[in-house]
Parts: sequence; C-alpha cells; structure tokens
Amino acid sequence: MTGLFDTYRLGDLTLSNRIVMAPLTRNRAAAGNVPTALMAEYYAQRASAGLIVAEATQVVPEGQGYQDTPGIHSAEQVAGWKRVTDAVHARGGRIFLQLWHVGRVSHVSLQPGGQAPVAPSAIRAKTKTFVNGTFTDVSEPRALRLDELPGIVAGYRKGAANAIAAGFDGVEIHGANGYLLDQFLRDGINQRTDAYGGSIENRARLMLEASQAIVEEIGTARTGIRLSPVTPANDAADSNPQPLFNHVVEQLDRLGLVYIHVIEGSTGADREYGAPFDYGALRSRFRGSWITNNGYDRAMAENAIASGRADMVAFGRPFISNPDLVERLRRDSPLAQLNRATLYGGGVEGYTDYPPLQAAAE
Ligand code: 8OZ
Repeated sequence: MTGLFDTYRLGDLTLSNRIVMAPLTRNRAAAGNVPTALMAEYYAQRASAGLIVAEATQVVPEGQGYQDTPGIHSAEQVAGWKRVTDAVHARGGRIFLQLWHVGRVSHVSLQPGGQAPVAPSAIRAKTKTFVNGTFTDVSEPRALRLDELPGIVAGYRKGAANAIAAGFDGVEIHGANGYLLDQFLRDGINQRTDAYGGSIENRARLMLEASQAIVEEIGTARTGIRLSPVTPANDAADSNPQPLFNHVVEQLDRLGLVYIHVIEGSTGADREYGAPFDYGALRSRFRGSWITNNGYDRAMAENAIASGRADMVAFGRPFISNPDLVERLRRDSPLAQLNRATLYGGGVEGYTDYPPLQAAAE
C-alpha cells in the first residue's frame, strides 16, 4: 500500500515523500518586494517536505495586492529567491514558486502610480487586503482592455522564466482564491462581452493562455496549477462551478501540466462548503499528478493516498508552526499550534522561531 512517506515521482523529480508545503502568504519581503535571508532560513527549515510551494509571488508590479509580498519581476527579486532555492536545495528539498496576479484584490496604495487595480470587470470585491499593518477594504478596480490581455499572459511567461533563473524546480500557477485568473473564470465576477467573458470556454481562456505560455517557456514537467472550485474566498462566486471546472481541468490535461493542486471547500475553512461538488469528476479528467488540500490531518492524508484519491497532500497552517511537520507526522507526534498574531508581516517571531520537536523537548 502506498503511504504518505513513500517517495513520489513528479515530472522529472523524485520527491522524498507525498507531503507538500502549501503556499502561505507571510508578508516578510524587504523593500522592492525582495526575498530576504530570513525567508531563506524559513524555507530551509521546512525542506523535509516532499515539495515546498513557495508563497504567492506577483509576476508584475500590478499583480501585488498586499504589503510586503515578494515579486519575481526584477533582477533583485530573482537574486533574493536564488538564496531561498539554494538554501532549500542544500537541505535536499524541492521547491516550486507560486505565480500570482491578484487582479481586483488590491489597493491603490500598492499599485504603480496609485492607479486602480485591474480586473475582468469594474466590480469591486467585497473583501479586505492587508496594507500598512491593517486589514482594509480593497479598491474599486477598472476592467482590463482586450488589448491588455496579451501583456498579462506575457507577465506569467516572464515570471516562469525568472523563477527557473532563480533556481526553482518549477512553478505553480495561482488559479485559486478569487485572484485574477479565478476572477476571469467566474460568472459572478466576469461580466465581459468579448472572447474572455460569457461562455465557460471564454471565461477559461485567460487561465489557459497563461498556462500554455508557461508550458512553452519552461515545459510541462515544471508547471503545476492550484484551483479552488467552490471557495468563496475574496468574493469568488460562480453559478455553476462543476461544468466550469470540468472544462478547465480537461483543457489543463490537454496542455499536459504536471499537477493540479485542489483546495476542497472553503479555503482555510469548511471542507464541506459548496457541497455537493464532485472532485472525482475533476481527477478523472486529468492524467497528471493530483495534490489535495484543506484541513487534512494525518489520518485523512493517509487515507487520501492509500485510496488513490490523491498522489500528494498539501498542508498549510500546520507547516507554519511545525517546521519538522514531516517528522512529526511520521512519529504521530503532537503538532504545535500557530500564533495568528504573527501570520502577516514582522520578522523572526512566529516565523523562524517555531522549534522542531527535538529542540522543543529539550
Ligand atoms: C492569505 C492572505 C493573503 C493572501 C491566498 C495568496 O489565499 C493568498 C493569501 C492568503 O491564496
């Protein structure tokens, strides 16, 4: 029987186990949205994960929606990320970068020239962002012009090329949680009347064009994607997600992506949200690897792997407070609880100071 701690062949990589560190926004980049030495230490501490998916990272300046999130569009950012990937590789880990454009989930104070954030349609999201140390309402967006969409795709392509230049083993396209690509998918957000709005095929077009561009740039074996079919995160809503995501997954299969990473239910919350939704119908449409996520514990993860329902299981919050999560799961040891006050922004505290089991016991 296949277990959580067995190796896994992902594309051209052999991963040491089936446990994935989910991408986690921590808002600790330095000026210029440059990854720091502290971030390298944080990821290196977690290198025993079979695969780390590094935090959501804006591919273009307009793609930023929260303070101090890292980018992958400048030479300084690439150099900063190189320190991170070197540190993880030195510990025998593997690391992908999550490529991000927030679309309408942003604030004018974070946008170049104080401009409005961009979106499929000029509809403000009922959600908050994190700016100047506090949560604040997002700004009113403007609709992207049709002639701007090739530039968005080019941004993802360049982000992927930069990620490889920075030493990442691959990229995960952020197609989830109500950010730009997910905004285009959903009929509750996308009211366009051009080739990128209306039908399911049209709403999926931007995500698929970005995916194709990335595949052309870095190859299928290094390109994964994260989806959240029923999440209400960031005011995401669709009248009929099953046929929408059936189509999306069929097309991602055609492009040959190496994995799909699915958030089941409401992101970071109720797994049953949006039920009934048939995740098996998605899996059966995809020949690549399947990563499942959202509120898994050891028993649930073992079951998902043993039953063949997933190839790998991603853990988010448990990896924040347990740098040695893999070892703790292996021993079935108790998990440390995380401190919510230090999630977003700050320094060492609540970031690199969670001890591994050994040290905690001493
Ligand atoms: C928490 C805070 C800010 C951003 C996501 C990138 O939900 C995020 C995010 C999460 O995908």
